Amino acid sequence: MKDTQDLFPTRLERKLGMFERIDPVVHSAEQRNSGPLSAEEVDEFERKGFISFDSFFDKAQMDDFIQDLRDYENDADLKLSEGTVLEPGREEIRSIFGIHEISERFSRLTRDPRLLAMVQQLLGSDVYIHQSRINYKPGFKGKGFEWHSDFETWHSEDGMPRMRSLSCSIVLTDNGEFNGPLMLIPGSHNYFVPCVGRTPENNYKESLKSQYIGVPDERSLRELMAKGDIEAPKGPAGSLIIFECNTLHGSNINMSCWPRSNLFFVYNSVENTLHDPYCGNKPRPEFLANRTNWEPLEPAG
Ligand code: 6CS
Ligand code: FE
Repeated sequence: MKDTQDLFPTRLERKLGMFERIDPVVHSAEQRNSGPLSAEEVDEFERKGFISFDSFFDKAQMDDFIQDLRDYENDADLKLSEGTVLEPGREEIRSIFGIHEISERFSRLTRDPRLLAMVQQLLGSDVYIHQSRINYKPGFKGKGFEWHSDFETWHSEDGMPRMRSLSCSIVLTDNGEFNGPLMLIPGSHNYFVPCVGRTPENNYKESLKSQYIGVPDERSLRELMAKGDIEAPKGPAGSLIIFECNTLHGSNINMSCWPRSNLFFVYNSVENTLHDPYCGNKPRPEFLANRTNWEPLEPAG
């Protein structure tokens, strides 16, 4: 019988203080040193809650993906689909969810042998895709993302029981200082910050455009920023940021003319499959939370 006890109460009617993490960051002693990540890289991920690699993929390898993004922008049906989120009050695409199910090219990339081996090394098990998305963040029009923990949402709204998941953000267009790079708070993954505010039904219809529910309080943010500062990994197309499911992150609006389009693959351990949403609402759509295909991913040939 699955243990469905809620160890991470959040979306409450009153403020509950943050508390220390109860799950390991790196999930297996045996696999910790058996994978492409060096001991120093594993230690850095464990300490900071993320690790980044400049030019993990060749810039040229990203060209086909960029062309896909351009094609999607001109695909009226795709823009109308529920998995496509537009910028608030605009016609520009903000995100496309479930991209690995739309495109074989993106699906293969989720099974890149080096990427998959690193993820398995950190999560200490076979893995499957919980969620995939492209965040377009177009020049001039791309809005930001409030500070948040993905796990806080995935636990509350998708029923993800424990912190045994991570995101691989693949940089499709150069992430520079001025086009709204991903910002992370080093060490924040070691604390769970319960959030105040009941989750409305169909919250995702709002939260994916602009998040109000599941945003940590400023006092907790201030404390964690004072401890760990803020880092914004930058790099050319093809760069990679791997961040733990509970690492606080966000990003600013894009005031530059250059898009900041990143791909996000969320890997979950096959030992951490979804329960009923802990917030008590009905489950979110499949394009946000995979509840039907938990088969372990095999490396692409
Ligand atoms: O609700 C979600 O699953 C999405 N929300 C945010 C702000 N980050 C993770 C994910 O894309
Ligand atoms: Fe997020």
